[in-house]
Amino acid sequence: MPTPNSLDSFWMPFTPNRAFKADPRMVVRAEGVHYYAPDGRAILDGTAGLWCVAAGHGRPRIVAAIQRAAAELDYATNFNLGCPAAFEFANRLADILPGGLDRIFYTNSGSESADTALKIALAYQRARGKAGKYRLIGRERGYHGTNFGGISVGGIVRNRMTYGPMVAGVDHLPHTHDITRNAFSRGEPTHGVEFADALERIVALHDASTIAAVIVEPVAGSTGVLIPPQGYLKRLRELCTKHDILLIFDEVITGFGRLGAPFAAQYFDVKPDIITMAKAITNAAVPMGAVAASREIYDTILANADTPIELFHGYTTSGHPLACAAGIATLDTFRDEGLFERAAELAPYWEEAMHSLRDAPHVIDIRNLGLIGGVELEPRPGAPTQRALEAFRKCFDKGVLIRVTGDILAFSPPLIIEKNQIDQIVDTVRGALGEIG
Ligand code: PXG
Repeated sequence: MPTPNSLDSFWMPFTPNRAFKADPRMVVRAEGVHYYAPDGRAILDGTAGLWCVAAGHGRPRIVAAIQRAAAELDYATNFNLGCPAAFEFANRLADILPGGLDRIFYTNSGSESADTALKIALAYQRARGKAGKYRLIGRERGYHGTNFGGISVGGIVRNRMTYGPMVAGVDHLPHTHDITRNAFSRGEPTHGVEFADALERIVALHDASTIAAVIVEPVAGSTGVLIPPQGYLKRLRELCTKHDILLIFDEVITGFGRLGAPFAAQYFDVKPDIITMAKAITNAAVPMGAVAASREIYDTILANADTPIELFHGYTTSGHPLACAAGIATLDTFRDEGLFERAAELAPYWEEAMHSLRDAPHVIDIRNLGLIGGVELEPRPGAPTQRALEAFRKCFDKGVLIRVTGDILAFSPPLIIEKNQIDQIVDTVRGALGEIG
């Protein structure tokens, strides 16, 4: 029998289990922009959890809402029964989504949101008599979670190569990373709108009559912060409209103020047909995700159903009362503290801070948008990812939590971060990079 505090039984996600368990890093408490280690040491959270604790940790209003909800209605199914919080929260989400994207399907994670969005796209095409439109188009380096739909349209090789043929009928757009032309761009890079035109070639290959939807992250996060080139998302929208293909924005990272607007769709002024979300939807205090579909999609699926249930999809905990209560309190917090506006106001300071690392050792590119930053390091010859991992460990020891993916350092602080804390992140990273070879 393992002892209760043995590290053996927990198979940790996306973690080198052997290395971690040999040298664990633990946190036991969090408040505001800080985690606290067992010895009481404060660690500045430069990543807002995993891009999800947008309002900062341990917000009393969210905690209280969850406590109240748990005591009042711990669980109710939303299959053929309803709980008021689920309807209220959907209305509140509709208020901040782009106009007309106001039909909300609840999930429990970003991965489930991605798969739900793909299934809604297929159901819509079938409902309008175009069942032949079944292909799903993702993008190289895309991340849409870890379920089979998401990894099929996703483009990160290690997340895909082990898992067999996955979903059939998928193709991929090229990624938009072009360091030779765009290195050290501030905000949206100048070059690369033409990467969107690859959709024309995919249409020429498969014919639009076989394509249901295109799914992209407006800003690619997990793969290491790829900012869309100027005009790219608008061009993608135009091409999808031209060829009668649905456009899905995976806003799991970009939703809820990360770019200084409620969603990237508003930031870029590009309206997709479906938006996926998760993470900051509840400030990550309770697991939850959601998919917003256009009214046209919802109405078409409902109007053409040949059985009373219109969409055969859902989860036991879709619209869980605790998650809905946390979500409502989270939206109240965002609104009352003006956090989306705050992110927009801080963005220029953030950009300067990120780009001040340009002359730090090993740095070959810096990217930023809203309160997102990416610093790409030159891989150590023969040992890719090692340099970034060492930087991560050094930063943690110096009291700052960052993310690494490949040889890229990724930053996404809580939207409540102060300027001196941004300085602390940058100074710590500079110090760490100076100490590694
Ligand atoms: N879509 C996108 C765009 C994401 O970024 C998911 C879907 C999946 O969400 P769930 O809730 O199923 O994990 C994500 C998740 C990182 C990192 O360090 C990013 C994610 C997850 C873990 C780490 O960049 N994004």
